[in-house]
Amino acid sequence: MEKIIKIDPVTRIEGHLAIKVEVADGKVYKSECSGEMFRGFETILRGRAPTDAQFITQRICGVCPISHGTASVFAQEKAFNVTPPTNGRLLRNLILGANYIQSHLIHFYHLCALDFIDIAAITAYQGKDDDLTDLRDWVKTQLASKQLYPAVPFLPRYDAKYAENFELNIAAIKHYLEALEMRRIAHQAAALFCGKIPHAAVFVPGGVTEMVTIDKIEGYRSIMEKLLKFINSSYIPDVVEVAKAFPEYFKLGSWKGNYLSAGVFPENNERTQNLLPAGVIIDGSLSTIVESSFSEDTGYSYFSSASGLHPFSGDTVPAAHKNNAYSWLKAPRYRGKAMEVGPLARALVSMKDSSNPLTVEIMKLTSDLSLEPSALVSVLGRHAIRALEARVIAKKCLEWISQIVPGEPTITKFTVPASGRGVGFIEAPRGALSHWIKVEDGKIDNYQCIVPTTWNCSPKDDQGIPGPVEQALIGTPVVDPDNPIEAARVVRSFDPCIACAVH
Ligand code: NFE
Repeated sequence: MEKIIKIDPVTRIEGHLAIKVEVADGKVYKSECSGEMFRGFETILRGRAPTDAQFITQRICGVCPISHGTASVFAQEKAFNVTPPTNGRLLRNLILGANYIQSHLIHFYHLCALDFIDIAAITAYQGKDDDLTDLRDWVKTQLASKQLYPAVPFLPRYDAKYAENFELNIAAIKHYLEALEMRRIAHQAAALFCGKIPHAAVFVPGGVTEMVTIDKIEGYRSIMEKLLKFINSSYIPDVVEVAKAFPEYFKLGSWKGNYLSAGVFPENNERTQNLLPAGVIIDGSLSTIVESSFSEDTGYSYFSSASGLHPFSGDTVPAAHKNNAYSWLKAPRYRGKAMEVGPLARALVSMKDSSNPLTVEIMKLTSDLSLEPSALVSVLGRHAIRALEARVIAKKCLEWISQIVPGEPTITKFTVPASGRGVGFIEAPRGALSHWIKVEDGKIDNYQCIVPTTWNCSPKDDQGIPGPVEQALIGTPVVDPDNPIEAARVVRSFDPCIACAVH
């Protein structure tokens, strides 16, 4: 029997996403991913002072503003021919590192955990933990009254199989609450060096307008140690337990993918070395990124702009009533191919180097779980890599904080040339992010962003080739069409942010 299922909106993600899947014989055979709003940052930026861009583009998102601000100053640094001093580079890494950790925590605990963890288990909880007792009584009332308000994060939910391990359920619910506090202190750590979160005030081409003091260094170190402890004692063990409870999700959510990592956390001021390296994997082979290989199709997107343009000549003209269009996302392509970006892409590129710290973590985890590394190309693989990445980044932040030298400069002076252009590549938590700036007469002539979720949730390109999430959904079993949790789990494993994607 064939059936069309619409999940609209997909909840517990950022922004407005609709998924349509067509199911036959209990499996998805076709899918469409639609971003459902227009924003227009690229249009807003035209004609403005280039050095406004890092402040305006941070407003694209409250979850990953640091990545947008950093991509913007990277693009300007290319256009203005300036590099930051070591303190400036380290401060950027430290601010971004704290933002990455809070982003991975929100994704696992507050957006995805309830796809797997049974919140109803709390009704049997007999402990004396105040937070959990309150939550138990609240859930009991909600279940009894059947007044299940959609605005509440826990209920209603799909009627499906959740984890049966009582200890896992209670531990994860407890950590769900603790992760709220961990995210708060992660923001606090970043704000020590960037004034405020979200939408940091310190980013400029050439570095960071923050003087470093010993008390801020020690404040940051102490918070990062707490975050590392939580990652070690809760985040990674919880992901491992979920993996043990749902091993079938090491087989779901994969596609015959191509992968792009833009590289992140530079280890030198010229950004030729990154903690998580840059690279492109097409048909299994690794190559370096070539700027001329980027383009964006608009055939199925609500834009009248020409299709297939390179981002330096990209255009963003909305066309809300365009025939055949089904998404406000453009369809980014690299050498004409759909690319998955995000933790899996970063891991696959990193794994070409056996000494990379993420590779070392991955090899240990897969060996502990008796898995082939290829099992990571899956729903659970994406979750596991994020957790391991959080540990790698926290440990590195503790090294970088020791390398900061108080009193040394954090910024290199520069002048804005009358004309120039540059691209800023960075890995945001959700994947490869690039900002492309063209300056004429000292003003922004064109500004285009190619954003992680635009890659992952892209609609079909002009050749009719679906985007990565659309392809990853194919073959997903849907046991009960009224409760398509399997499809939701696949989509959420990509951590979509549609606010970013439509920018
Ligand atoms: Ni709005 Fe973002 C990240 C960026 S996603 S969260 O990570 O850039 O597309």
